[in-house]
Amino acid sequence: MAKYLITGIAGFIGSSLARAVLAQGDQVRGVDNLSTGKLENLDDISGRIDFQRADILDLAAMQTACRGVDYVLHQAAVPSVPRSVLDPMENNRSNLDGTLTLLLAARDAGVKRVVFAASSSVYGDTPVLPKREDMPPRPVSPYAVAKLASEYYMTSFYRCYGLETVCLRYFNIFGPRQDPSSPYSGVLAKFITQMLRGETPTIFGDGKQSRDFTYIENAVAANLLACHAPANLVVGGVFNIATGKRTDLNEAFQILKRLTGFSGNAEYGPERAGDVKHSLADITRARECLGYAPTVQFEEGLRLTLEWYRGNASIPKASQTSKIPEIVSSNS
Ligand code: UD2
Repeated sequence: MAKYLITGIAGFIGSSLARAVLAQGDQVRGVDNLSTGKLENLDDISGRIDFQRADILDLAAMQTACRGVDYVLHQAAVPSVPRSVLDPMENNRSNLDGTLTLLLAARDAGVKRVVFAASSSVYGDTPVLPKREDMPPRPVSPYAVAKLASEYYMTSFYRCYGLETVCLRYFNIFGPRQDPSSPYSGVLAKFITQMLRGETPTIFGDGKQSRDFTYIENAVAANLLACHAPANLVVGGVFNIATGKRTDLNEAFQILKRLTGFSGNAEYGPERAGDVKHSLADITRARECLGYAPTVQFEEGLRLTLEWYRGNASIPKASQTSKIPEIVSSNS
């Protein structure tokens, strides 16, 4: 039985990973400082995991957490482009210093492999689609910079200390339990909960921006594959985790109208600073090296997500803030 440490376990991705690791019969330890994660995401599994409330920046706590661990799935982050634009120092601490702290602890504890939640945002405004891992990154937001620098630390720890690392560049992951309640929440979680309540969503910009929206189950599968894929194919590497298809926000809104029965129109607001226009992945490398293949496509993922929010007695209220004035793009 292997032991996994999941950082950010109380978040939407971390808690989904915890369920999957338990389901394959392995042990789960998790750390979270509960700044954005929620204990209720762990309600149904709380008796089966070793949960430690701790901050990723606390080296002693990370050393304790890494003791006896085989695999680390590092998800802890402040996951928001606009929040990083507003507070780049906080972003740097959580999303970069946090990664370095964890890597030091994992190295010293002799962890077998660390898998990192990297981000499609590192491609930034590179004009070429689809995005391939061998393209030079062009990060726009501080969030993307911290995610990219974290990738470099991951690879550096492999090359300098022999710690096995794998970076998974997530492309806009969505699904059940994603928190819609902050102005920085992922767009689909916000739109779904707003539309289920009959509230009008706001599209920032013209709605033609597109994303390779990826259902959570695909990201979970990628993490489990990354722990066991042959070292010669994956360690020190970065991999796009996505579906290989993109949808623009206007289309996503229309699909959600159909699925939710919402009859209104979206409002349009100013474009968001730091935003990337188009995002679409080439997933060839992940297919070849990890054996990854997306099993749930966009619309099916939306249905499953909607089902979850509908079945959830109290649909969390989406943030009603339609724009974040301090950080709205100056050229919008
Ligand atoms: C970025 C990364 C993603 C992940 C995420 C973590 C890219 C392409 N993707 O997601 O992989 O790391 O950061 O947070 O960089 N929007 C609206 N109305 C709203 C909310 C958002 O129109 O109420 C727009 C927003 O301006 C953007 C799109 O929806 O154009 C997606 O925004 P998001 O915050 O869901 O995710 P994004 O792309 O910043």
